[in-house]
Amino acid sequence: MMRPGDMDGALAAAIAAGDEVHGTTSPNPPVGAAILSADGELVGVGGTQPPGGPHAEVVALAMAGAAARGGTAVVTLEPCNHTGRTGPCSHALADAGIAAVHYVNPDPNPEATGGAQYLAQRGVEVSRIEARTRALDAWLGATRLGRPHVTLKFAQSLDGFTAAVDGSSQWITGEDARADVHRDRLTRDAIIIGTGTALADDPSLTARIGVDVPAERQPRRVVVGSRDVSAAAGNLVRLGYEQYPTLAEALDALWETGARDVLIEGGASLAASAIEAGLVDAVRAYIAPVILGDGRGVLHGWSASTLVNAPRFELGDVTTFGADVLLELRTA
Ligand code: AOF
Ligand code: ZN
Repeated sequence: MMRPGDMDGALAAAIAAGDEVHGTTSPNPPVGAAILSADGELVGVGGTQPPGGPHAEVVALAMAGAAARGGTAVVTLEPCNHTGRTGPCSHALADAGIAAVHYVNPDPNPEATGGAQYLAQRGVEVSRIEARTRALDAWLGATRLGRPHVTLKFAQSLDGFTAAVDGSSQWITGEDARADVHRDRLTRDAIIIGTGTALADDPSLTARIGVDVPAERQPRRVVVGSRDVSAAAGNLVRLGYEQYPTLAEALDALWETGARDVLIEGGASLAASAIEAGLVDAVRAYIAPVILGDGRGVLHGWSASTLVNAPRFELGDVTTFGADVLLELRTA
């Protein structure tokens, strides 16, 4: 017998499984799935495997084995109904004898959608459920836009500066916020900077977890601009980077090669051109409790001429890291 809390547990497990694979699945979405047996036991959990590998439902079904018969599947995305690199999950669920499927987001990919309808035709009880599935945000946005979903990240003083008048910027935010930046990089397909930042900072743009341990999987490092950075950017040369003359060209090339979720990390000129071109879908603003009075702004080279023309964002999550605050925003 299913108990009232079983569905909540399965949904939480499915969302966690999607979070777990976030950053490893592009161009596919990081989906999570969980299977409850007929008597409400959590018998299978899985996340989408890297492209070409099994989808989340298939991983969860394999774990559940015979216990899936008569059971319930909870999935963060509508099960696919097509044969792409792998077979249709809708068929796999029905063939395994699953009696009910609850999914959070419909699949916006016209080639893959239709799983809900197929399952209903096979006599499976199908319903949509409400839940926050953060790991799918960028993929859903990118699929709708037909280009990579772009997040602009910056760290600023309370009064909106990223560096003091003398250029000093290390470290505006504290250690916990910086650790979060590294954790966040792991979920991205590419990190983009301008040539100015490449030349001035020679950043490594790696995702380090804990005490400077290089993560096994690293996002692609991308430099935008036409200046030659190879002489000054030793870290990037050592680790490998791609360069494109403009942001639009970078996004085209990234989309074509499978990137769906990209992060712009500066500098101010690139941030300005991204805003000006309407290419910023989300903002990740770390705000430190420090006042600089003057210095370098977050953007350089563009300004809203008047308040009514200023791009506005919708507030999402607000998180504190030590003394700093992270605002996550998206285009309204
Ligand atoms: C699911 N479960 O875990 C994922 C789905 O080329 P393929 O065969 O890997 O299919 C990719 C498409 O399948 C992708 O664009 C998206 O619409 C869907 N992804 N569907 O049922 C999953 N990752
Ligand atoms: Zn599938």
